[in-house]
Amino acid sequence: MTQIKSNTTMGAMWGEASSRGQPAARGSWFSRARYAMFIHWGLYSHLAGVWRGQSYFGNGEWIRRNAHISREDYAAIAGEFNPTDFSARAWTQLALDAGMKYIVITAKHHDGFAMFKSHASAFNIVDASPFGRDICAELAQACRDAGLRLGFYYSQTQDWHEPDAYGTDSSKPPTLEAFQRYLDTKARPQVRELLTHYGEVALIWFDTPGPMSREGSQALQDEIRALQPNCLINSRIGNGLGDYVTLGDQEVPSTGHDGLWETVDTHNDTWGYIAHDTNWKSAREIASRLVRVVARGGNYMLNIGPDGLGRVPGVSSDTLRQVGRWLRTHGEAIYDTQPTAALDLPWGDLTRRGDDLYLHLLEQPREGRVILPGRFDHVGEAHQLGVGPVACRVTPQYLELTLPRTADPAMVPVVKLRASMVHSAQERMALPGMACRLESSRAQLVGCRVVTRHWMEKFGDWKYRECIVDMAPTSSSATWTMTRLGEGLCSVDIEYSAHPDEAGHTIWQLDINERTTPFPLFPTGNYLTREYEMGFERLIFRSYRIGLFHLGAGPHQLTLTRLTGSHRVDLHALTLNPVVA
Ligand code: FHN
Repeated sequence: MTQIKSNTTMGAMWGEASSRGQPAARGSWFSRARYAMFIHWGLYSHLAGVWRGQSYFGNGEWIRRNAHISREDYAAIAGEFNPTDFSARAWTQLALDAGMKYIVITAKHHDGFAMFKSHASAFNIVDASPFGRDICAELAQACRDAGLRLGFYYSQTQDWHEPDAYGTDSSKPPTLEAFQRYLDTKARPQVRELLTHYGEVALIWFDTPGPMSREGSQALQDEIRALQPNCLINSRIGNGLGDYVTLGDQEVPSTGHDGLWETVDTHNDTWGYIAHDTNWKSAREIASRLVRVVARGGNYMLNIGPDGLGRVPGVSSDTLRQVGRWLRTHGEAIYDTQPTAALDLPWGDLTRRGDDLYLHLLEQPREGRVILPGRFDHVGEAHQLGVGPVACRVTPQYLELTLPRTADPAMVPVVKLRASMVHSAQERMALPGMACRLESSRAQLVGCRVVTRHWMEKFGDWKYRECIVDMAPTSSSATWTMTRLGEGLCSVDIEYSAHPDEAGHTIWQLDINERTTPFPLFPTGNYLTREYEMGFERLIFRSYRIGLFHLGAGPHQLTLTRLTGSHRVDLHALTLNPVVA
């Protein structure tokens, strides 16, 4: 499988550079499970994104840092934290209804507050809050009863409560001795507590390893292996250790990754509860993101952020249950499935289990028809899960499937097909009535490369685009080939981002077969942000219509070249959209 390209700075922050090609036996449950619940819950949930009348956006669990709350003021919140509506059973029931197979909860986030009884620090829910109950113990019991696995999130490097750890002011790092003292007196003892007081722990989920030394990460890993050899460790332990890779936050990759890996995702734009964040993903978007991750061989862990009383926001639980209902009829296409060879499919994605292929229709097919490119030597029965038989027509180049009409189409329709593919076509085949997206990662490149650009939209709210970069005038090119199964008029649109460091525009050229079309690209207005003491470039992408083209049936070749200018232009995709005259 193609390796995911990761930006080195983020690799250091998230420690995702590590990758194991050989998953150990302890990881076998993990790759079968595929779908999990992440829970961010702590003192920050009580603040709900507001401090002294001011609203904060993005990661709610960072409010102490973003609102510059003093150590004392923040510690005092523990005295008000009384989540009387917390019910571990209600959460495990939600996970079961949602079709999730394991749960990971923030045992201690960067704020340093432990959601369990700890002898290593009195800044914990049992000793410092009026609630006085051990959340981790109650959740561990409820998970055992429900047959769910439980893992603990533990922030090993950042602890804003401890002067010896990495704190709220990144310009004042602790000395090596101080940090070692924190590791020896709080982090390692607390990880030990988590592994000795709560039964079998499925995984320890570390975060932001940043400046952690190799010895520090290794000592944590050794400790975990000695106490619970079957406990998995994510790559954010740092320094290339751990059992599986956690990609960048909210990163749904366009290509797969070797070994075990996961995507962690927010439901809105925060992990910890923010009352005014209503930017929820719909059930269909979540199901699509789950499919895209699983089809590339990863696990998808979706976050919930309960409020300060322990209640899961209604939209969040309703949406999760909707996806859960879809999984009840479509789960066989998700759990315990494997990725297939990476095909370029304009309508969706494929998963596989034994001889069965599952076609996930992320785009509703026009006229109910779907094309699966490739040569097949045996095609058995096909049916749409939860609906009925699907008609199949086999040609030497592709399989054409015609879906049954249904009054109540599934959120993401799935066709199950028993078929053995002799030769999988890498070529894109498109029906003229459907939009056809030519991704940057699918182009043949000369003198340029593909990278994943990422930026924060709100604080900690990461967006990703794979882009073709470094295109030099006239010497570089990007070429896509595709076959259209019918003729028709379409617009060709380019999605791109252009740095504003040069006024005016650059000239580009699109060649479709023999026809040449020059076109201009204007700056999109990217800018540097210094919000929250962090400098990031916020990228802005726009779609520009190159023109309308009449494309006949048969093979087509589209080539992009740059004619002028040298400043940065990131090309994300070309899209062919059918035009009804
Ligand atoms: O800083 C944290 C953030 O608050 C959140 O916990 C996410 C979840 O992956 N991890 C860190 C940033 O990557």
